[in-house]
Amino acid sequence: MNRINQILLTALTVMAVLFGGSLTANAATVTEDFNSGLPEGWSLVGNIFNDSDRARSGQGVWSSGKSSTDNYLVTEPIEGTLSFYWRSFGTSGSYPNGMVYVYQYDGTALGSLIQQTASYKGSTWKQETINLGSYHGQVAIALYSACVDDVTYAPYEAAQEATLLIADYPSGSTFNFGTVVEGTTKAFTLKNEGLTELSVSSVSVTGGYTIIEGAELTTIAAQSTAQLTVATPAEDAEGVLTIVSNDANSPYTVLLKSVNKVAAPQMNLDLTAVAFGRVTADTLQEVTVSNTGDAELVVTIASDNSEFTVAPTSLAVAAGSSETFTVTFVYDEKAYGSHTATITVTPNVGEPVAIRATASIKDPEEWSENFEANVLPDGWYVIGTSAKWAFADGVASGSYEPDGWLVTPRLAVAEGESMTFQAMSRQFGTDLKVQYLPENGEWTSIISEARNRQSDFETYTVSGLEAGIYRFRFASENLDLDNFEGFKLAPSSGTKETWYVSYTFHYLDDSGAEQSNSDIEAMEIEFDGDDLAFNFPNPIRSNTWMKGTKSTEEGPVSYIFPNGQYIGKFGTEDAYYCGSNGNELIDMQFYYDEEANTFHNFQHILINSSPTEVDYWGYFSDVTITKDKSVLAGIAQPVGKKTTCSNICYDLQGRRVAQPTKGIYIMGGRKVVIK
Ligand SMILES: [Ca+2]
Ligand SMILES: [Ca+2]
Repeated sequence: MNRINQILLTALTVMAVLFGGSLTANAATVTEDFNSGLPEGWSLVGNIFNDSDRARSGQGVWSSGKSSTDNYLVTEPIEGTLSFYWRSFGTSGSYPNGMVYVYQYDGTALGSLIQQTASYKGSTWKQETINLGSYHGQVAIALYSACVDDVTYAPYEAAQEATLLIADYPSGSTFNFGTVVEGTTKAFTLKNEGLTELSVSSVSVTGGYTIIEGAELTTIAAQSTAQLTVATPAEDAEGVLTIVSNDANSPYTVLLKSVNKVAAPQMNLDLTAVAFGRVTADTLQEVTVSNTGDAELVVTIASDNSEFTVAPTSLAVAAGSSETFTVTFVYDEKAYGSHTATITVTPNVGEPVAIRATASIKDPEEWSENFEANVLPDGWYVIGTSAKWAFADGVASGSYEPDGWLVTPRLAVAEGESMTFQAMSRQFGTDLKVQYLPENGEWTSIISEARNRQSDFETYTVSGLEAGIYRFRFASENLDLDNFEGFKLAPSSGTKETWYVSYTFHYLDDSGAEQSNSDIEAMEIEFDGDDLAFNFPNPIRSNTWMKGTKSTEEGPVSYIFPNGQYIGKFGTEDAYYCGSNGNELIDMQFYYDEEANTFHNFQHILINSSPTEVDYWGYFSDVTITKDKSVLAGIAQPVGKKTTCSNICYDLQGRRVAQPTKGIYIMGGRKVVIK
């Protein structure tokens, strides 16, 4: 259809309107082929270009290779049905699929999306047909890596006479407010779609509704809008909004319906418990009170314990909004132990809500360990020949073969007391094992559970133990431990005495040759039940205690000093006491000769750079520790002559031997060499 026919048709349509015919629905259509560029009344936004190569028909087609919806063609006002042909902008693999979107357009910006095409890539032109429904006006055809040609539509021509329309609510339709509180409003946009002024003679509403905006409306200019706002009454209602005007179809009516709801506040709290945990200063926590109701909420807030204060003590919260109050725990370092309070929040409507607040202040004598020194802490030890515990980054990290235990100091547990610690598994499919050892008792499992890899520490609580003295030990494959808190360090019941040690120390000189020297020194020794500790001399650091426990094995009395006891730094490296049989690291074993009140170690004690592998700076051999210095001369060296085991005889592993062959044995608490 050419432009002249179109104008003729429009004229006929206008005449039809003037003579009381219908509006321009189903008016004749036009098809724009873009062969002469952009049609009159159309415009372009963004990066859209006329493209001859891709044209479906004739010379012109509109294309956009941009992957966005910022590029669009804007039509003249249209109505009824819109159809067009389209294809993707590019057809090779590197191009995205094309799509076309059609939006309402209000003259300046995109409005609602009316329809979008499928996503498609190819050179075949596809036809898209869109029913615009009640919408009339300009539309935007947005190209997403697409081309469009041969657009067919019906131009929309405004009626000459004043015509009232409320978008979405044609005359005779119903607006239902639903269940709402009194005074709920609805704004209607009245538009005069005609080309002459609309003259309004009355705006009214029945059913108890009130017009709070637009009641005084007298005119709406051609093609302009006005606002009309209606509010609900205090009861269930039905009413009719009526606008009388010079529109030929006046009056314009909209039926209103609403069910009244009594306004009430609704209190919600974001917390029902405030757990301050362990505090070391005044500590506060904010609590949010929100009002999801539709009337003002007024709350009062009260604490039943003056150690926990609240501020403010009352709050007014508007409907739909929220306010906060704070709960503060007032720190008093002398008030150690647990503290609790009930914070009661009482609304003006509805039930009070109780918030449980808890805090605790550390008992100054409470035991804690956070590994911040990055060494095996005092009083702790590691047992198990394959134990691998490292201390770095403020945590204790274990990796083990099944018997690698990290053991706490002796802890005093009072009835009802608990201890917490944090653990984090670094590996899937491992077991966390925790055991406790009551004094004069046996190791007993308290936690043994399968674990998967964790991204954060988990807090465990040890509680429910009978009062007493305990050690605890921990093992797992690839486990981090930290932040032990609770119980108290058991007072040492040990007694310290000064004894004497004789030894031979072996080391390499500057030329790499092994040198040794023998010596006798005074040495502190501590007995504490089955525990035994030596303040063993070493060339690196004084006052380094080596700790062990009485062996429960049958045979001669011996004490096992776990391998890998930390000494301190030697240069930049860590140094450990390790036992060795010459090839591998083993626990250090001291045999006790009751008669002579003397301890013997028949292996080697290494000053080693690793708790797990032989790598030493030097080692001790022939270590004898005795109370009576005078006996040292006689036993410091092996008895270098053929001897038979006339009495009970043991090998160096403590096994009883009936018929010893060549080698070194223990007899009567002394080392003998049998040649
Ligand atoms: Ca064309
Ligand atoms: Ca730590």
